[in-house]
Parts: sequence; structure tokens; C-alpha cells
Amino acid sequence: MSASAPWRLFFAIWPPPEIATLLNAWSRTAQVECGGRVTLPANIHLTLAFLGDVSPGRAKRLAECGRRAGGVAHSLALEQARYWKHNRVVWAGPRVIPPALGSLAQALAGELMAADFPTEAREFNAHVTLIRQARLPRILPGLPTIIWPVSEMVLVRTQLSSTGSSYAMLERFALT
Ligand code: 2AM
Repeated sequence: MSASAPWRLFFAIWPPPEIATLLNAWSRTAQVECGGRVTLPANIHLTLAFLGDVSPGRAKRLAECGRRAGGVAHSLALEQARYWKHNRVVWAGPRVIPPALGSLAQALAGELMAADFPTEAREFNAHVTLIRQARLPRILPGLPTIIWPVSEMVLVRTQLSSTGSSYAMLERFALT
């Protein structure tokens, strides 16, 4: 790969290990019903802004956007698990997006736009992808109560390989 090959980047929140463990345990139960490929615990995340391919030389500017977005620490209750037919994904998410999370996504989108990083115009849809290539489930098992303490945002690089995606944290932004 050449030195200037683009990086595939996104901003996300990453759960602490105990939350990832709970989500992975639930996913394996759901997989009995719908098959598919369960997200590895270390890869579980919620995307705030997807950049796609970015020149590595612009990553610093991107990190500045992350710092400027600010954001406050908060709790995120994952209360529902659903299936999306269009991409055959099982996901978990909040019923109502916490104001602090919505504000962070909005502030970040504003910073990215001002810095001329194109992102998707569609509304922020807070979800954690737990199973891919899933069949339509008759019914999904109930989610346990999952309260995710959100205290940082990360800028992440996706590395694609024949064995799947792996993620490298480029920068962490504390939410205070
Ligand atoms: P997903 O979990 O719903 O697939 C890294 O690919 C992250 O960016 C994933 O969380 C993915 O969401 C999200 N993402 C958002 N838009 C994307 C796009 N157009 N292509 C790939 N990933 C996207």
C-alpha cells in the first residue's frame, strides 16, 4: 500500500469491556434464532460520524474537529434490540437518544462540515451493530438492562482484510 493511500475513518463511542461482554452474551443467544455473524466484543461500538476514505494528511485536522466538538459524559441506556431487513443486521440502541449524545453527534457534524469533511446527511441513528448477515428473526430475546457509561469519543481507522474488519484507535477525546 502506498504511503498516501486513504484511511477509512469514523468517530465512535466504544463501550467498556463489561458492557461489550453483556452485549456479546446477548448476541450469541440471539444468533440461535437468526444465525449470522456476531460482532466480536472488542469491535462493538456506536458510530457518531462516518467519514469513509480520508487522506492520512488530513487526520490531524479531523482530530481537531473531535476536540472542538466538546461533549459531556453521560449514561446511555440500551433498551431495544431490532432487526433491519435492508442490511440484515441485528442491532441494539436507546429508545430515546440521550440529549448529551445527540448534542455531541450534532456538534461533531457541524465541526466536520465547517472543516469540509463530507459526511452522510441522513439523521443520526444511534445503533450498535451486533449481528451481520442475520435471517429475519421470529422473535429476539429480551435485552438485559444495559447502562453504558459514556466518557470518551474515539477517532478510529478501519482496516479491512480477508478475515474481517479490525479497528485502530487513532485518537481519544475525553467527555467531561
Ligand atoms: P454499521 O455498524 O451500521 O455497519 C465502521 O464501518 C462503522 O461506520 C460501522 O459502525 C458502520 O455502521 C458505520 N458506517 C456508517 N455509514 C457507513 C458506510 N456508508 N459504510 C460503512 N460503514 C458505515
